[in-house]
Amino acid sequence: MLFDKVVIANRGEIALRILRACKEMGIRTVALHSEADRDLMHVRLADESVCIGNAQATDSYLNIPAIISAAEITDAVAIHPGYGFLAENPDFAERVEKSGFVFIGPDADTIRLMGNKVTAIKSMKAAGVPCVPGSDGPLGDNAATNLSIAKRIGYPVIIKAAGGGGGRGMRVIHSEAALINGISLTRSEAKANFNNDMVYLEKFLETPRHIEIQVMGDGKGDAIYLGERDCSMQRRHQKVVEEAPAPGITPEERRKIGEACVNACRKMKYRGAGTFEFLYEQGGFYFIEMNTRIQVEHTVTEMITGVDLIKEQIRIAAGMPLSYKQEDIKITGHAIECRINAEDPYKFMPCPGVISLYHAPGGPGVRMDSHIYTSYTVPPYYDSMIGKLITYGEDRDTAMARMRNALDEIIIDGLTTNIPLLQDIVRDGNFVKGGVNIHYLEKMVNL
Ligand code: MV4
Repeated sequence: MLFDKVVIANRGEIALRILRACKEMGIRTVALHSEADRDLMHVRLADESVCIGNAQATDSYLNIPAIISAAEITDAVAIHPGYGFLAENPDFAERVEKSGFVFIGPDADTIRLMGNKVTAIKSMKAAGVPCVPGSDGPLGDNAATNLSIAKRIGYPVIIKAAGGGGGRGMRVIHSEAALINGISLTRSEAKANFNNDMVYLEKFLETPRHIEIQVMGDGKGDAIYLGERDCSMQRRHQKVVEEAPAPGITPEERRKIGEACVNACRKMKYRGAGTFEFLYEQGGFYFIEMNTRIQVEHTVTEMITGVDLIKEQIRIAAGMPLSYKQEDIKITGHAIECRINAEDPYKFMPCPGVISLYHAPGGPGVRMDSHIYTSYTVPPYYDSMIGKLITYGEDRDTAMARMRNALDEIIIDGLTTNIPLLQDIVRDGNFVKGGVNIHYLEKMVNL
């Protein structure tokens, strides 16, 4: 009924997380890895492994023909892309399916629709998801028209590239005088970076929180939401700490926004795990983007719902119905995730190297998702995240106390990590109070 063999087309902690889910489900695994990643934990634990290319990601984890060939020679049935790399590349999803394998994720057309932020917003608006007031479509080249759109919305406005997302290709405009030049600059950068010069305009929200809704769809019109996550503690568009539920969000607000997201999923027959990103300001949710992959911070949702999101992704890809009805999803307790990076805690420069000693934290409500071990070398070629420390408690204070303890217990020697910054954050008065906005951490580290 389920897959016989799954290819894990990723590395690090998420590759290990996918491997664990497959093993639990009795699915055989193929670990794909680069030359630099022979010693990864999941490569040791997988049933089979294939080296797909050089250390540089473009030669390996982004090398579509090498990945498809590896799936062919190992007789695999499905491919899990994890996050990052090819996870939201519609051409990859298409080539996986055309080669006769199952892509564990949405279909290529859905990835493409959400990858273009203009078409994503258009679909969401049509489905009744609240969006930021904006141009409701691409900006044309008529200066007078653009000036009048911005005037209607009111300054400040933000110009965004339709092909951007995750903080790439945006420009804030504070006055009419700067609009026309700002549009042409954003347009030419978009053309150069995304090979797509489509840009759009939104009201710029000055002090929002970043709150996102987790959904799962069966690809046939059934869908559920699994509550929200607060990801406001970020710097330079890199999330540092995430939590679920979001402090201060009422059950009524959660139900209303969750139902809007589910409605959109049902309408587009969304398949697999997805995340609706919102800005939350003055009690209102404003959709900005949808991510069509499993996210790093899926873990906090798992802790408060008891749902294994990776297993659910695999079941859905195999054509099975959702394991849960909406009324089965109960939010219990609170979870916090700290991303542990091999980087300078205040300058945020990557610090790869050898882990001379690793000691994992433990105790009730402590989860460590990491591929590291004593003597493991963190290579310089990839993202610096080396693990995620997640704590759970019956309430936020308990989860927070457990996170403080766990961060004090963990030992990662031999290289520089951001653990000192995380220790500061979980003792910060405003974070402990809850509800800080997206600019908080940058202000905090610049003190
Ligand atoms: C915005 C915004 C304010 N107003 N849109 C940045 C990443 C991308 N996902 C969208 N982003 C933003 N869009 C409007 N209309 C502020 C940001 C933003 C941001 C959003 C989420 C998390 C962190 C952020 C950091 C800076 C800016």
